Amino acid sequence: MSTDPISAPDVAPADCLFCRIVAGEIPASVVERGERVLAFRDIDPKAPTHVLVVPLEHHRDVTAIAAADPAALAELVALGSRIAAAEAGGPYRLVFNTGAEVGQSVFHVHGHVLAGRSFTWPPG
Ligand code: DGP
Repeated sequence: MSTDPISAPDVAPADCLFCRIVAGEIPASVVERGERVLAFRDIDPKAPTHVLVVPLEHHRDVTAIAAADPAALAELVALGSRIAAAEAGGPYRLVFNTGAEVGQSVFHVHGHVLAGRSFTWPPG
C-alpha cells in the first residue's frame, strides 16, 4: 500500500487510457510523436489549442516521471512549447493536475498545453 499523500490509483498499463492511445488501440488526433512522448488533442478542449503531451511509458504523474525519467519530462515540455509556438505564437499555459483532489482524472502523466486565448489567474 502506498504512503504517498496524493490520491491516485495504480493503473495497470493494459487498463490505462493513455497507454492505449499511445499503442494506437484507441484513436486520437495526434499532433506529433517524439522519441519518448506523444502529443494529441484533448477530447474536450478548453482553449483554441488544447493538446495533451504524454510519455510513451507509463508514469502516474509529474512527480513520478521527474524522478524516473527526467529526459522524457524535458522532451514533454519542449514539445508542448513547440506546439504552442506553432499554433498560437508562443505563450502557453502548461498544467499537470496531480492528484484526484485537484482534477487529475487520468493517472498517466499528461501536460495540458493550453494556448490561443487569454487566461485568468488564479485558476479555479
Ligand atoms: P486530467 O483531468 O488533468 O486528468 O485530464 C484528462 C484529460 O484527458 C481531460 O482534459 C479530457 C482528456 N481525455 C479524456 N479521455 C480522452 C480520450 O479518450 N481522448 C482524448 N483525446 N482526450 C481524453
